[in-house]
Amino acid sequence: MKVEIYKATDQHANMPNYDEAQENLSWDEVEKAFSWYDTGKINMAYETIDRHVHDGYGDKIALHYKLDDDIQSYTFKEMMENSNKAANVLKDIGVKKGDRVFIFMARSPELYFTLLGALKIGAIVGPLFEAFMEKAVKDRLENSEASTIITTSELVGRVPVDELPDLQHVVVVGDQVDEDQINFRELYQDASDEFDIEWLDKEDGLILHYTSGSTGQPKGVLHVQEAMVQQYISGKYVLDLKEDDIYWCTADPGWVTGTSYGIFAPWLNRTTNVVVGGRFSPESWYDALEKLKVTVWYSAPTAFRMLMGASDDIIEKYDLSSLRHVLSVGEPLNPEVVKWGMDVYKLRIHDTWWMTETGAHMIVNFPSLDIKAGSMGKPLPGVEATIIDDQGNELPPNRMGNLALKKGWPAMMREIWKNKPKYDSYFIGDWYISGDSAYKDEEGYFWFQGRVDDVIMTAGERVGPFEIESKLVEHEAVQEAGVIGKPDPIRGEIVKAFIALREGYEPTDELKEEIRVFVKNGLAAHAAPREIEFKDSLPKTRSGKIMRRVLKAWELDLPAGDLSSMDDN
Ligand code: 6R9
Repeated sequence: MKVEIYKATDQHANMPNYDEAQENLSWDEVEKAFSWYDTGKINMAYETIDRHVHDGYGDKIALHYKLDDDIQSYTFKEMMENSNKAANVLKDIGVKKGDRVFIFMARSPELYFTLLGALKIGAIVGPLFEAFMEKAVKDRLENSEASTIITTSELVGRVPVDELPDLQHVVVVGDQVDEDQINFRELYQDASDEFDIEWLDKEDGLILHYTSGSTGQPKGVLHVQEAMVQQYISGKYVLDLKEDDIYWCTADPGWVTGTSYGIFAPWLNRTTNVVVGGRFSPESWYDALEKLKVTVWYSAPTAFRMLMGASDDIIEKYDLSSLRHVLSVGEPLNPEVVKWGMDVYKLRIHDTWWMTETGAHMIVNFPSLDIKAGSMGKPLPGVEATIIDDQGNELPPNRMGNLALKKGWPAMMREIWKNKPKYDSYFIGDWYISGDSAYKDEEGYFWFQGRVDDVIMTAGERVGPFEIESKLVEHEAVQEAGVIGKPDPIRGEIVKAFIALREGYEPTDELKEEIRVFVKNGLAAHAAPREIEFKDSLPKTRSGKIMRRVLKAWELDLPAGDLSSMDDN
């Protein structure tokens, strides 16, 4: 397959240099940026907010929150005071260090105040997507034995209080609050805006993100305070956050991207952070980029594909000239999307690869590197990545295998909540096994192939679904595609594609044949889907990943496993 290369240009000359960082970066040195270097103690909320006030940046804008035409802005000093108030409310009702405190609300300034306030007490925060229904909420609170949930009048009905014996405090943000619930706003009004932060060790708990596997219950991935070391440095190097940047990460805090890079990385770097409420539409997103003059923008392939599907007239209505750096995460970034980004934004979209479990960036298109469209880039300086076989042997370049990471990066999860065997199963010797298959080329660039269990074996050929999906979305009629291996008595598996069409295209047999031939001629005969099925939309997680296991379950008439992370909108 021909690889498009987008070279680093003069524009990137003053961005962080990969080779220098590779040579100079040591985690011990980065740690010196934080207070435990002097005091031996730490607290994420202090390092993200309060310290900037003490350093003389209290008047700098920390947060722009935009909902439709309304923009609310808060300085670092106001963030400090508001989170102090929230911390006082929580402490007064009895929340303690180490408690699991869940936050279940739509993006709003109060979400950020309460999250930071809980951290100031030393609680472990568990963010939930607002779209979760009762069972998803229950599973997570039950598993983690949460003491507290902070939610809204609209959502509190989905918290099955009677079935959660450990849950002591139901804190409701809103105007209609029942007697047996804690009325946040009422207590908040009178709360002091000063608070004595709970000083913690770097191994103390920070955040608990639940992620869904292909089977069984969602698992609680625990991160600790030390994660800040890597979140800070990747914010500085990979997001290239600088003094005057206005940064927007589009992810919800229910997804790890929305905390590591929607809260921690930008504020550790003292950056002005943008949060946009409400629903996605190309107009509302471009409006946010224009109005807030966003300079650094971090989003996901599914969003870029939707923007790509919108008509070109829309983008022409907006002034996006403030943008200088664009990044992507969550799913493979199709070369077609990178090409489109060059056309419409005149910028390279920098793909980044990492996982809930890794807590921060692991493989990235570092700003100063040439981009090979379709590649995830190279390991973050300080991180060692490789490809190994199932026995743990390292494989030479261009061989597909398990993407593995050498233990010991600061943002690594420390625990799967109450499930040691599960945690241990991630490792072979010193290698953390990601569950993704990939290969590395001669120049050290990594190429994603699929989740290990998604790789297709057809007539003895091993094909990664991503390559085929990327080809499919190059076809003008295709909005999105998900590809699976369907069992076949002769070929082992055949390639089957589920396709959502762009507006204006009819799902005909002729179109199926045209698409098949398009892949055959553009990629390889064995990669051309033998079966194509058109769907109105594809099943996706809330973070935008196409759920191939659901496609497979549809196909085979099997149970689809835990679906709490599925976006049902
Ligand atoms: C941050 C995040 C992790 C899984 C990961 C992989 C997929 C993430 C990717 C990517 C290809 C990228 N993934 N980034 N695949 N290219 N740049 O997404 O965490 O929700 O835990 O998902 O997402 O399969 O293993 P999480």
